[in-house]
Amino acid sequence: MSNRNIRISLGLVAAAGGIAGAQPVIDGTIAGDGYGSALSVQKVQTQFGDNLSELDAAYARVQGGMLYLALTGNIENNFNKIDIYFDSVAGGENVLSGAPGNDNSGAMSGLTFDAGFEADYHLILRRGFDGSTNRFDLDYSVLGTASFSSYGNVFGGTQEGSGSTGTGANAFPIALAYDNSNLGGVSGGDQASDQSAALAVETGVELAISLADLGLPASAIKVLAFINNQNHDYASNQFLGSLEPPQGNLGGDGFGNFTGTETFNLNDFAGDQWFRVAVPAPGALPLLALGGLAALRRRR
Ligand SMILES: [Ca+2]
Ligand SMILES: [Ca+2]
Ligand SMILES: [Ca+2]
Repeated sequence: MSNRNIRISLGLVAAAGGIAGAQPVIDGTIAGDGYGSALSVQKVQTQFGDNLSELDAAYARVQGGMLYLALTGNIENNFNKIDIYFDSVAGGENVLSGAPGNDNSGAMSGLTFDAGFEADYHLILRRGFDGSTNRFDLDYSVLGTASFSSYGNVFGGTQEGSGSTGTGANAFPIALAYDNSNLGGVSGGDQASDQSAALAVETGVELAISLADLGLPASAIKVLAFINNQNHDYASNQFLGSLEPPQGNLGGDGFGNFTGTETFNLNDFAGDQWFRVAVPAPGALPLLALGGLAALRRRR
């Protein structure tokens, strides 16, 4: 293949990627969004409630200055939490300081991530009926600072649907959706999951957050998501990147013992409890596409 033909091929590939790469629709399903392969798949049955609290798989894409993230599965309507940590810039917390401590997240002070994972930003998702309103809430925080914003009732009086936060600690609104319809995925227990069943789930939580609110990551974002209890002091066994089976709930101390705080150390558990989302170089695809067009023009 000549250099010119290589350039044309690259350009066509890039152009095709641009046409096929419309941004995901934040609606609580990965169907039709072109996320591609799962970045992490659940390896362990859920010990926190089958079809109530389970994380089946993670999908993500960075496009147009946004991180699109989908976690398929379910979150129970009792204000259990999905804790999502982002290691997106240099530095950060390998051991949680407990700050800012919004939504009682200070109970996780002392939680230790895998070596090399230094978290910078934290999202908390939860839903339930508070006695008067059905709601789905989202918290955003900058770890190790006093900076956070809590957004209650993002969907406007429902526990499923879609909506968007305001701005505050985050400079741009965070789009959020949840679809609770999953009845498949992993089953209940603490043994090895059916990974093909986990991969078959298309619904769950989906969100879009500006890269500016993740510190403008340059090349990659490491993400950890796990399901926690109402007080952030008794973790489930549903982590992405996954724990290894057999594995029960981590509880407060990592071994299922309630301690009132979460002090487990993910280095004590095999594998990486995080997954990697690539961040394309800014303008890389448009430049390739332009190069391809120029090559085509020369050819004519
Ligand atoms: Ca979607
Ligand atoms: Ca970091
Ligand atoms: Ca580990």
